[in-house]
Amino acid sequence: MRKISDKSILAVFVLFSGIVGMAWSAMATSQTVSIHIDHRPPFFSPQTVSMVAGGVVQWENRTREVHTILADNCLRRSKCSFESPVIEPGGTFVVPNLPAGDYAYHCGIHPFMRGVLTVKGKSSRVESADI
Ligand SMILES: [Cu+2]
Repeated sequence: MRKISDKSILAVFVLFSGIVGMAWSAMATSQTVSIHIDHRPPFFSPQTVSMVAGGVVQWENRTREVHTILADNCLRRSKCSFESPVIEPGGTFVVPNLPAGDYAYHCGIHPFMRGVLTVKGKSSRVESADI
């Protein structure tokens, strides 16, 4: 009797976590945020971006010059959230699965080019769905 009961609890748990897992991964993969690199201010368009954790950020170089994308925290040596190689004109740089947090970044070649990326945790998912 007890054995059957344990099994059904396990079955329900597996089913439930499977559904939640599928729903979450579908949402996560559905969000790709695109940021254009422009030759005019504010250089990153949009300059301030908010997204949900689990999504993908993509920078696209729409200028005729090379650029890099460098998280400001890379300058502190302790941690570097993302750092691109040189992005050629027409090229892209993609960062998947950033943990929640605020990420100020800049172009390593042109430090005056600055932007901010905010990654929100799963709990603020509903709030950001309105954007
Ligand atoms: Cu640049």
